[in-house]
Amino acid sequence: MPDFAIPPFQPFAIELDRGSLALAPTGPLLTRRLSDLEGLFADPAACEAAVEHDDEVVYTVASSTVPETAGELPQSITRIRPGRVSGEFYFTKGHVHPVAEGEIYLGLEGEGGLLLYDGSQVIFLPMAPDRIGYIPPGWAHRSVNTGDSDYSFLAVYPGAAGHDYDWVLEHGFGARVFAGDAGLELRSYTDPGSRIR
Ligand code: M6P
Ligand code: ZN
Repeated sequence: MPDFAIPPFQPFAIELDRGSLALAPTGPLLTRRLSDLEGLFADPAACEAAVEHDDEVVYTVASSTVPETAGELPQSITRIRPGRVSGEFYFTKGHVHPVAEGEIYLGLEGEGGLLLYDGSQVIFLPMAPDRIGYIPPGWAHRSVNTGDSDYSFLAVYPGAAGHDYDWVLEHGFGARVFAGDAGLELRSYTDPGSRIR
């Protein structure tokens, strides 16, 4: 038997309801509205107006009961609603792991993407049901709903990885994802008028 530093969590199974995408048993539920994302969209005035209007829910994160502690491997299901602020698709706040650890995402429903930024290079991975996106250690990651229905994915990450949101406020994400006339457009983070691809 391995010499566990802490008593091991009891093995158990989690049911994923493919219709509702609910986990059973279920842990904490986090809800983020437009007001939680103020200052992150390219058009802050449009975001502020939308907050005044109805402060829509942008995404929810439903976690399993596995704790975010060292050695554990927690999971969560993020559901991002469809929507845009001045053409910029709804997204998650985005974070980097203060403890350099990787993470995997499995697409469950809808159309989305994974924006990855290491401080200089920006990568956009299109995501769809049954696609696994791999986030290597050290890359900031943000999820974007690029469709017109909910985009949901399962995330699995090391419990001690943590969430650093300040890094993103300081360094940005390298790119933003917009709905263009001929489909999806990646634009410069700091100069959203200029298209990257
Ligand atoms: C995924 C995981 C979570 C994260 C969530 C929302 O489910 O990466 O750890 O909290 O997405 O992303 P954010 O924390 O950036 O709002
Ligand atoms: Zn993460």
